[in-house]
This record gives sequence, C-alpha cells and structure tokens, in this order.
Amino acid sequence: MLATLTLMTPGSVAQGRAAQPDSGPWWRHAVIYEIYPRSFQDSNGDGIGDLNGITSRLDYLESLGVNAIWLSPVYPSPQVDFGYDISDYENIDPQYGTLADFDHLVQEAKKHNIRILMDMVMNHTSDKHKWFIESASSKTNPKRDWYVWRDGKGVDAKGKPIPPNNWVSLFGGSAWQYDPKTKQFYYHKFYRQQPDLNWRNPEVEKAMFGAVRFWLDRGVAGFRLDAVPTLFEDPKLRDEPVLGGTNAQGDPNLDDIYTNNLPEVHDVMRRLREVVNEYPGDRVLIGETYLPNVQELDKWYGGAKHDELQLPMDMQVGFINKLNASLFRKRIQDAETRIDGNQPLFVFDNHDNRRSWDRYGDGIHNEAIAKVVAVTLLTSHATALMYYGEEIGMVTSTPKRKQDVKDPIGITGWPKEKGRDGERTPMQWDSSKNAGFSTADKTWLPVASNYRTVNVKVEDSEPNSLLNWHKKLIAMRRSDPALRSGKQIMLDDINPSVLSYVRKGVNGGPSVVVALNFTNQTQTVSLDLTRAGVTGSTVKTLMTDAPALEGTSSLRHLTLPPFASWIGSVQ
Ligand code: TEU
Ligand code: CA
Repeated sequence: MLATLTLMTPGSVAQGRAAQPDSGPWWRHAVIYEIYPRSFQDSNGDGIGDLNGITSRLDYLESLGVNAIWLSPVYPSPQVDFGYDISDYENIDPQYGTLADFDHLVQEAKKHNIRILMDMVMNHTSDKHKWFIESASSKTNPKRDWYVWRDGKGVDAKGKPIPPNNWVSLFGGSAWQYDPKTKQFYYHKFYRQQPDLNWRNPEVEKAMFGAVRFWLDRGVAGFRLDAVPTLFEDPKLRDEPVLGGTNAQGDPNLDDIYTNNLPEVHDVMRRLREVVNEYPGDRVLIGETYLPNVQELDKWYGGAKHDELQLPMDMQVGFINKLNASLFRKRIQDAETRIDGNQPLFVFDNHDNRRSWDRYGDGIHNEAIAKVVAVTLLTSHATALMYYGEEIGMVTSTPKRKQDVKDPIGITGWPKEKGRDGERTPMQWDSSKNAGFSTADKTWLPVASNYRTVNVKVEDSEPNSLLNWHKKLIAMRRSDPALRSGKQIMLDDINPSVLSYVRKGVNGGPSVVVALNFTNQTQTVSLDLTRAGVTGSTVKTLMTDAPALEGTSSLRHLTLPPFASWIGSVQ
C-alpha cells in the first residue's frame, strides 16, 4: 500500500497531468475542496480563520491533491449567517483580510495548481446592503422593486399586521417581515436579515451579473451558487400546500412548490452560463441544488443542451445517510445514465449538515466506514466535492448548551434544532494549542475535543490513516486512466450488502474494479465482469484496508470483512 504513496510527489503530479490524453475541462476530473474560511486557519490570532491563513496551508492542499478550493463567503457581511448575508459583493470582509490578500491567495494557489471558486449568493442580500437600505427607504424608491415587497392581509384582533400568505422561512417563522415605516412586508426565505432579491426585475440580474464579472476578472475559476433554486417565487403569492405536522423550528410543514425550483430560474442560469462562457479557461458554475430526483437535476444542466450549470450538486447520493448498497447503486447509476451525458458532482459533506463521519458511522467501525465513503466518492465517475476535515475524519461537535450556540437557527430551534456549529469547528492540524488553528485564547467555535489524536500531523505519519487513504485515492484517481474517465458500470445488481462496480479501461487499458462491504458482517461476492464488457482475468489489488485481500488474484470468491474496501485492476 505504501508504494502508491510515491505517486504523490509534486513532480509526478505535474507529469500525471501532462500525460493525460483526455484533457477536457479541468473540472471533469477535479477534486474540489470546500473551505469554511472562519474555521480553516487563523493567521492573526483573533480566533477567526482568514485568507492569509488559507494561503499558508496551500502546501498541504497540494499534497492532498485537490484541484480547486470553494471558499464559503468572504465578502463584507454583518455575519448573521456567517457570510451568507452579504452587504457588499465586491470586497472582502476585514475579518478575513483584504482584496490584496485575496489576489495573493489566487496567485499563490495557482503556483500550487489550485483554482479558487467563490460562493455567490444570488437569492438574497444582507438587510445592511445598500440596495436593501435604499429599497426599504420608501415605496417610491427606484430600488423598491429590487426586493419582494407586498401588502399584508390587514391586521389581526391584536392589531398585528397579517402577512400576505402562509410561506415560512427555512430558518423559522413567517417568511414575511413587516416594515412599519412603509407598512409593507418583505419576503425572506432565510433569516429576516437576508431579504430575497426580486429576480423578476432585470436590474437585479444586471447588478448581480456585474458582481460575477468582478470576480471572474480577478481570476476566480467559477462559483458555487448558494441556494440557487430559490431565486423565484410565485407571482400570485399562492399559499403553499400544508403537509401536516411541524418542523424543528415549530412551523407547519409546507410543500414549497411556490418558493423553490420554479421553472423561471432556468432562464437566469442560461444567461449566467453565457457570461461565464465569455471568459477563457473553463470557468465553472456549481449549484447548491437540493432537488427531489434525477429528472430535476438534469434540468439544471440544461439537459441535452448542456447550457446551464456544468456541475449542479447531486445530493441524491451523498445524503442517503445510511449505507444501503441498493440505494447507492440505483442513485449512482442514475447519475451515470440519466443526465444526458453531463458530468455528475457528488458530495457527502458540507457546512450545513452533520459530518459524514457521524451520519454514516455506526459508532464502532467509523473509520472503515469513512474509508468506504471516500472510495465511493473518489472512485466514482463524478467530480468530487470534499469539505475541510472530511479527509482526517473530523467529527460533528454539536454544542451541549444553548448559551454556546453561534448559529442562529440553533438558538431559535433549541433543543430540537441545535444549528450547524457542530460541522464548522476549526480544522485540526496538530496536537498543539487550538489544534494549530489559532494562537488566540478563545477561538470563535471551540476545537473538537479529539484533536490530539485526530489531526493532519498525526495522520500524516500513520500509513493507514484516513488522511493517507484520501491522498492515495486522489493520486490514483488522477493518474489512472480508467478512474479518470472510464465508464462506471454496476456489478452484482441485486446484492443488498456489497456495492461493486467497474470503471472501464480506456483504449484497451486495464479496468478498475471496486467492491465495498456496506455491512458489519463478512460478505463473499463473486463478480462477473463479462456483462460489463471486461474480459481480462489478471487481477491485482490497488488498494484495500483488509490485509487478507492484498493478494487477491480472482474475483470468483472475494471475501470482504465488515466494511472493507477493495480496489483492484483487471486486465
Ligand atoms: O443553504 C441553503 C439551504 O438549503 C439550507 O437551508 C440548508 O438546507 C440548511 O442550512 C440545512 O440546515 C445555503 C447555505 O449553504 C447555508 O449555509 C445558508 O445559511 C443558506 O444558503 C442561506 O444563504
Ligand atoms: Ca428567492
């Protein structure tokens, strides 16, 4: 296993790239790494991560093998939603640095073969953005119509204004906020400090595309589009169907048909794609697209026209949240065969959900399970999206007391909804104070208690660590032609316990076979590759965490210990 580590020297990385026959756009084969800037590396000792901190960790990111960083928002912001409430789209929040620091990061990252992607929040601004301040100033202000203002339905018995309809905010309470000054309500899908822009007004699109160009001109490789299915609302303001019961915030469950994934959004996506296409270097649009099924996902690519996003996120695979081999098989196959030849993007972790370590872990075999998850992500045909700390097995550290919660939904929702602090704790670099994240006495969120054993430095020195597992997988994914671009074909169709598939060899080269035990029982499989059109019989192990499988030479009887991973080459 150690032998594959030699693949990762910087020299061979560059060589590996040059040697690829199927270049195509870079993002097709990329590993994209999400950084939550507050929590990655603090450079000035204030307990909050910053841009210079990220720049200082580029060597690490290159050694891991990532091709691009998606930065969660670093724009000026009141930080109600930790940056997702933007008050200026064309600057950097002083907490994170300056525009010069940003340019420096882009330059230095380039030297490490790493691209920078920005997070673009188009659905809403901060209520402190000058656009909203103007819009709220009077009913006749030229920017009034930049946001969604409506009259209420009169007043209730206590004289309280009644909102225009039953829409609720995803973050709790009515989605309508009354403004006593102009006696109208404005709509907010998220916090009340995040008023929704009115995308039916062409000036909004013009202004937002201007911000997009500002960053493209500065050299960013593209954008992750925040909550992008929520741009449009029903102009008739119809009540959403009531589903019964209440959610964690105590609001009625609604079917969000009038505030989410409206068809109008696709026209905006096509025009945005045209903007991005004007720039050289395969700039990319990534969507935060929580969607109900693969048909809806396909629309976000522009289907067979391929004229919308290059990489809307497939949330159907990574958020299954249980190791169910049949479901994984079905959903991966959907992504492979039902999106009009577009490129899938898989993701298991982000800053809004409990970490995959805990969502998939059974409390006993978590490390082996994390390795299964890593193989599923990194040997798939999909572009891979990772979240900082996923590679070392960071855990979710949910606050134990309400008074410690920083994420507002965790305060309003306590104790049912404890917020998202748990998946946003500082990166664990080493065993020193604050895990090497910061020299401050107090960091903005506490460092997880396991940092002395779970950190980059410790795992770097352990050949079998989760970190080295990721490094080897990423290096292999980069250098192996079948893993780079071979078709992904499922094997053993009805096996409920083992997920197995082939990445088909390219130009007669070897194929890669993957077998993953999704259960806590030993499983034996017999894999028939002929139906995948693979005839070779020389089998060689490329990677496994089961020592007994190192010498595998036949796929007739492959015996996988609980949660074991096996990757082999067949020729
Ligand atoms: O999230 C959008 C979204 O759909 C969230 O409601 C998500 O489901 C929720 O956070 C889970 O608890 C994006 C960002 O990723 C999130 O951090 C922001 O708070 C939100 O948009 C508003 O900008
Ligand atoms: Ca909206």
